[in-house]
Amino acid sequence: MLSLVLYIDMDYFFAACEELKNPSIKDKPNAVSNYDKEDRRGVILTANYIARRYGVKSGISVSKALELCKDLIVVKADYDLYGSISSKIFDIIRSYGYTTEILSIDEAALNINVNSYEDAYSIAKDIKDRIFNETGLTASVGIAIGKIIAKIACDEAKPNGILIVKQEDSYSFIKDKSIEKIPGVGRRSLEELRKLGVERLSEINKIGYIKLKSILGSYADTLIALSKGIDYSKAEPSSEARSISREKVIEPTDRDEALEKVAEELIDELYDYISKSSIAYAGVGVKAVYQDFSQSVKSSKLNGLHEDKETIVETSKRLIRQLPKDKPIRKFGVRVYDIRSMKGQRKLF
Ligand code: TTP
Ligand code: MG
Ligand code: MG
Repeated sequence: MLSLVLYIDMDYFFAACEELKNPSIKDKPNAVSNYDKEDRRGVILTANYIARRYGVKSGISVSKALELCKDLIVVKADYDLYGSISSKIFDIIRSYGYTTEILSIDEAALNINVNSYEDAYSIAKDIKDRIFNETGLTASVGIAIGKIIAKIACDEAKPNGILIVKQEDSYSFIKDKSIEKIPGVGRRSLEELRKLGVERLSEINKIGYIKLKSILGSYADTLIALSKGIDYSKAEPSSEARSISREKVIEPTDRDEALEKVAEELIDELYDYISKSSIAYAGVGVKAVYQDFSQSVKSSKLNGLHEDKETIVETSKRLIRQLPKDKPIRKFGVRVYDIRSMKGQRKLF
């Protein structure tokens, strides 16, 4: 039995959705921006593969993109459309019944147990075909022993491909990868590693452990293992445990203080509700959604049940500091979990 991770990511997702809406742009270079084409604040969110040949890609300004490709069609983002197509895709993916982790608006990881790599391939092909038949969109799939290698394989399979990295090939596949290609290494860590002469994954072993830890935090251990071809990461479904949360879309920021202010606002609302409903909690969590729709969640299991507001405030402040902030956060949330109704219970204090 092989325990593998199947990683699936849609091809040029926003732009592909726009091509469904307006097929006449399909054979032309096109891109999606957060603002209208004429708006100077516009940034390219993604581009179809024809536009990518000109160098048009996520993150560059619309004016730069038009310099690279003067016939570029720029469409303003239609998030409702992407959200509804994304839900349809995740429904298809979940219908297979594997443990599934949704990682962003267009990607998911599945833990699959199979007898052979041929079987893994068949599952990937089947999911891809169903998504295509039901939405008209193509996806790429990577399959490997762990989530990180599977994601990299998925990137390399693009567009519309399937790449399987067998267990015995994990090391040779991963060791010379540019650190830029490793998911989870933020912009700042990347810069620091480069300054120390690290370009490829296996080169991180040149740096002392303490130094590496100071740059990457707990991710250092994961990367050291990865550089040896070991990847234990699996799909982790978001816990179904009972919780109450409040979240809101914010002015994009990477500053702790700004997030703390938002947290206080959300906690006011949240606490108002739980105190009125006599709810106690045993855990506090925060969630950040970044501009590329990827998410990061930090949570802290408390010592026993709590009913006060201060614990939520203090714990979320601590968790905010732990959130990766290598890209701006556009949505922020606070939750309490492992909750219990205290209604009808004798108050001890
Ligand atoms: P990605 O999966 O990173 O990119 P993609 O689907 O456009 O292209 P690829 O074929 O290489 O997977 O991101 C999914 C969507 O998220 C993308 O279509 C647009 C959006 N996005 C942003 O809004 N900002 C960003 O910086 C990035 C990278 C993506
Ligand atoms: Mg994608
Ligand atoms: Mg993606």
